[in-house]
Amino acid sequence: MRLSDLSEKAADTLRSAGAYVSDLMTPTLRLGVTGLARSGKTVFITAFVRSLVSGGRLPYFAAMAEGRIARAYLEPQPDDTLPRFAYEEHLAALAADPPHWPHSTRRISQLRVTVEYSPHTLLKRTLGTGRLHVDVIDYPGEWLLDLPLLDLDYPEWSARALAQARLPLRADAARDWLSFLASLDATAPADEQKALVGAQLFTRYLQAARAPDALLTAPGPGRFLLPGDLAGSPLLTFFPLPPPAGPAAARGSLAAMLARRFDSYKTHVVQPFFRDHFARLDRQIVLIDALSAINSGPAALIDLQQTMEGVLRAFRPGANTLLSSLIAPRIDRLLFAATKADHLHHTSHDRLEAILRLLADQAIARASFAGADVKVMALAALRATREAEARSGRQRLPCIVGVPLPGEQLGRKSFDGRTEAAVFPGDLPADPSTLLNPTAPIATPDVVHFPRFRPPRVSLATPAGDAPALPHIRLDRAVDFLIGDRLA
Ligand SMILES: Nc1nc2c(ncn2[C@@H]2O[C@H](COP(=O)(O)OP(=O)(O)OP(=O)(O)O)[C@@H](O)[C@H]2O)c(=O)[nH]1
Ligand SMILES: [Mg+2]
Repeated sequence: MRLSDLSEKAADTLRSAGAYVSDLMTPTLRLGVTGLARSGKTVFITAFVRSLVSGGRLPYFAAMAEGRIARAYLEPQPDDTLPRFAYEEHLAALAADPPHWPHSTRRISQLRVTVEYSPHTLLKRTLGTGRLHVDVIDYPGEWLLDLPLLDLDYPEWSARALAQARLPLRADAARDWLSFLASLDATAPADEQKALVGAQLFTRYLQAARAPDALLTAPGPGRFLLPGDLAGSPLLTFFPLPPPAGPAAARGSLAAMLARRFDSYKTHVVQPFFRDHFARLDRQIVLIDALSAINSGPAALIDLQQTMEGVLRAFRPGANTLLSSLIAPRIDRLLFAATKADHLHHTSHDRLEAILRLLADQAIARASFAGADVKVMALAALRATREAEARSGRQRLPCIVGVPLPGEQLGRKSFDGRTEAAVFPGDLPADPSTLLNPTAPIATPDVVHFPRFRPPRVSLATPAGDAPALPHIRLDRAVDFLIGDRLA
């Protein structure tokens, strides 16, 4: 090798070291997208990324409206062990003819978007273009149900799980499993067959409990509903037990074995999931599908409220000090979003936000008290409807118009997936607390009602940069709140 080759090599190394250092110096914002199953995470992330990389008309996303975003692009994600978020696949689903929603998520994935922007201040501008990495994780919403387990031991979890199973709304689903428990002697010596049968019946109950409507909250543990790569693992061979009548479980008993497995599940499944993906978030958007729960009545809403409270207790919101931002950053901005707001006329959005405020009141109070910046918003990441007015006699009713998915029903009418329909979704109550009161006359399942609509068709033909913004409701405000200040 000649000297010039060597120096060329050294220059190369220096250049790539320079790129490496500049990459290390690029600040990263970890955005937590938190939501139960079907709450709208995948659609939100797809629309969020698209709004960054393709621009378009996003008047309330200041950095873009001011023309300061030079470009945004996808980069290899930082974590080699995680699959990449299938952004292109989800977009292709929306660009298909007819378009369809992305499938429900079955495994974890990650995406990094890098935004190059021109800073606001002259001083920063003279230092060059600003760069920001935004890292996002997508995961099956079912797994979120595991976060409350972090704080519970086996007897505490058992008591909660049994109380949930005994709720009238789960009576049918839980019958077989509860009668198995009634005949079980958990003080008897550990027996793998008994553990397997019990775990199978418990799993079947969990699945049946959510079967009538996958949009509703389900009791966990999350991997029992969606095992991912843990299917058939002994980590999933346990179930809750009623409190023992006598002294604590003896060594070698079935009860002791189940308690040990519960602890293993926490150690090997829940803790790594939390530590690797949620422990160091900078910003968080909490997606709540309040409308589906309202549709199903007060019991479902109360369940949603309690489940979300259990989940949100796991996070650390608050104002950052210089020290905390270096060692253990806190979530300093939290956005609570009522998703799928395009199912309502905009005149009802205030009321939807009031309902969300009530559903998440404890988490909002905790975060605000700790100094985090908190916002509540009714949002549609991808708007599937438009608004219209229908006349009924002399009355004008604010309606939404969209194409209901095939098989959807509205009264006696069912839809073929091609025909547009104008829907009057009903009025949300002015006082949201009536929705959580099972005895209030207004709290019936018909307060609002809406079918699921087809998504709008996304065009991929236009080159990035010229593409029109996808239709949405307040997505631009959400993006501005979540990352806007980091592009200043
Ligand atoms: N009209 C409308 N429907 C939406 C919107 N976002 C989500 N949906 C509906 O909600 C369903 C679930 O959305 P996803 O984004 O897949 O939900 P998810 O939280 O990723 O769900 P999991 O992957 O199961 O955890 C979609 O298939 C749509 O039917 C929206 O902005 N508008
Ligand atoms: Mg998903």
